[in-house]
Amino acid sequence: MKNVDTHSHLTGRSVYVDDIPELTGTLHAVPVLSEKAHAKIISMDFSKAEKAEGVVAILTAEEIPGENQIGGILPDEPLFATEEVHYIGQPMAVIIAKDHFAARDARQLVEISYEEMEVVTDPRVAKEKGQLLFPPRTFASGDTDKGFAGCDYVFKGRADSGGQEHIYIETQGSYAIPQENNNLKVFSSTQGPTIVQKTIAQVLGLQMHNIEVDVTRLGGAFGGKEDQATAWAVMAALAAQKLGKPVKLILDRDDDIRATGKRHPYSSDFRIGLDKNLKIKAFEVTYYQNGGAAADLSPAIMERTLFHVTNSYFIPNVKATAYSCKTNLVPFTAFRGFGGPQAMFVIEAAFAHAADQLGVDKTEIQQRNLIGKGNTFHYGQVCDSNNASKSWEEMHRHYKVEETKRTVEEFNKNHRFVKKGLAVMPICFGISFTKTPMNNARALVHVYQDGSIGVSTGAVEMGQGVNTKLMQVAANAFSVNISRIKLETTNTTRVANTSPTAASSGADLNGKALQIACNEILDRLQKEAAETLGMPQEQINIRDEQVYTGAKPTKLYWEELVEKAFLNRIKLSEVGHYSTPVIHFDKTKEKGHPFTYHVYGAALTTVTLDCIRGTYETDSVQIIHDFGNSLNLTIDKGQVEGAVVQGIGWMTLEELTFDENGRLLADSLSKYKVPDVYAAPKMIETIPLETEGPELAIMKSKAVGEPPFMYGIGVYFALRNAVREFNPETPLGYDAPLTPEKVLLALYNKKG
Ligand code: LUZ
Ligand code: MOS
Repeated sequence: MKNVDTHSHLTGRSVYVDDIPELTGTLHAVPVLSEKAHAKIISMDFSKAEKAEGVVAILTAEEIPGENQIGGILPDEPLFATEEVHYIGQPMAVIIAKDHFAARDARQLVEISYEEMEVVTDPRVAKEKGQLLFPPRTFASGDTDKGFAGCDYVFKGRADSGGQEHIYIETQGSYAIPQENNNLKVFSSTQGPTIVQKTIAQVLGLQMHNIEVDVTRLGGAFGGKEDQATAWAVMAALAAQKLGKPVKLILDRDDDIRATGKRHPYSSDFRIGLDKNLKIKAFEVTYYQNGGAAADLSPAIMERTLFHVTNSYFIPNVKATAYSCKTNLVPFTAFRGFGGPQAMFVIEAAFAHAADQLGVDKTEIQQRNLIGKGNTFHYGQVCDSNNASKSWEEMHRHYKVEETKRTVEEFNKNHRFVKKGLAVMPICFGISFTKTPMNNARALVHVYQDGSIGVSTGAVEMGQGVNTKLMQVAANAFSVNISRIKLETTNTTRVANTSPTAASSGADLNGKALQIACNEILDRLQKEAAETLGMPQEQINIRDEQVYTGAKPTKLYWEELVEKAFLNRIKLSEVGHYSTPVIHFDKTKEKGHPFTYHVYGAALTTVTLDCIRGTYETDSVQIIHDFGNSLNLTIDKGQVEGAVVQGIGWMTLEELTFDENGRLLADSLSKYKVPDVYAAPKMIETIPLETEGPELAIMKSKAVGEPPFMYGIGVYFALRNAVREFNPETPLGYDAPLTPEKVLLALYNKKG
């Protein structure tokens, strides 16, 4: 089945926040953003701006009726700065005008004077100064001291990975409409309608029931709208409440890039110990997470980093410590993988470093240390499958890894100025929100008297195809044609207290809740059919819109059955509630069973490097991926392909450069390089790993959103290998992204 949105996307009829027809009198908001990364605010003078053509109002912290606080996990983030600013792009006020451009022009007239303070952008410097956003955490298993003592080789190193701008096609935006009795309806481009609802209530001094948040779909999010859609929705809501008019706030791209969080840059130190058989005996790592100026989702992201220390390997002695460092940069936030990729980059760097030092092939080390059934992850969960080695073996079989290695060697022997590089990247990603209480969802199902079905859930469609999958779940549960199902908008008055659509878990959690609701209604319909046909209910089943008794078709069809049930006053609506069983985690011990299951896979990557120009192409990324029993392979393969390209961007192209004053230099699409068609692999192949699929995944179909992002890490190491083919003496460390500039320098720099 195709993605249900395909047609409206292609014809331009899909509705995003900025496409909602505007009500008469709608006003437009533009935020006033800090120009300094760290400063005392001496004065804010709005007198000229207020008089500008079209300006209706300028709202600051003083106009907030509730709390000036939007921090999601920790209360450390004001909606509007009052005494100090902590990063460039921090909101200080919002200008409301008759149209967007009037508001934007008026912004030029705002006069703010600052007294500048010391700016810190480097997480290690922040750590030295004791500037942490919250206390560090350590995850450990076994005894690393003993582990290292028993090693034949021990190596140390450092690995750095950069941030990443989400570049969702639809920028952040919201449209708030006052309703009677001080209520508000807010359209928001958010992954977390409930977070938006709750935060608006808090800032406006209202109750959650006063706020209705509605989401049709997002033009991409990638984590960037899990927490950071909120501020803009709150500003629009505040203005709408103050002025009694509908207010729209859509960020321009340049404001969006400057003022919203990105993937966290990390700097890390590692120590790895191996025995003669290349078995890893011990691994120690310290992560310095660049958190930016406020906590945002950093505590959860740091936690996911600590869960992904060992990627898909089993290491008996592990000690991992993470610091979330407070810097004068925009608060970094969720981005596909959520701290997992940063950890997985470090362990892969450690393996590469050990392989270089020992003069062995890195893939040997990888292969000998894959995690298997019965091994315990360092956080206490027992690995329940051999999918890591199965994917590895299938990759070797399907894609002929050994043969490819020889072809690459042969090529490199015969070419002096063009080199190929090869790398293999296995992945293992834990599925569930690491915060156990978040793993729940609800679905509201109405079967209408004409037999059509309306479905509301907490899942937000953001291009990932969750609506299509949910329609499949409902159609499958009732055994009706998919055209009977309508997926409603995500709305906080229909489905309440939702977790954000994040952690790759949207289809799993909401799909399970939906199944529960559908099955309740189905049971009532079967009872109705049993009575109509005078048969016991056990014999009734509905298949393809027809009632069967046992294997025998009857003359009773879906529409008639629903009509009968309706006339007999049977309840044709239901709310399903799902909370994931099994999972738990004890933070005092940093042990438990946090993940419902893990997703595995392995990718073989080859690149070709032009050693004169430092330019490169990814020839191929060939993947064996653990989809479980995929619900929709077209959508799932699309997720894999998109993730791979986004991973390549993070690892090789996208460079968030900040100057010493905390200013983002690459602050527009002409300066920030996102992967384009040339950066995409010439070939991506994805073959599903043949597995059963776990019961706890929706219809045994595993979560797919984030895990394949990490295949992109393979491209980094393939490229690094190509550089070393040309210049074995290169001083190239592990500092992603490996941009063309860095590659060119690495091709010609020598050690020392
Ligand atoms: N969001 C979140 C996430 O709040 N918790 C998580 O564990 C998570 N994991 C991945 C992506 N978003
Ligand atoms: Mo996310 S990184 O919002 O799943």
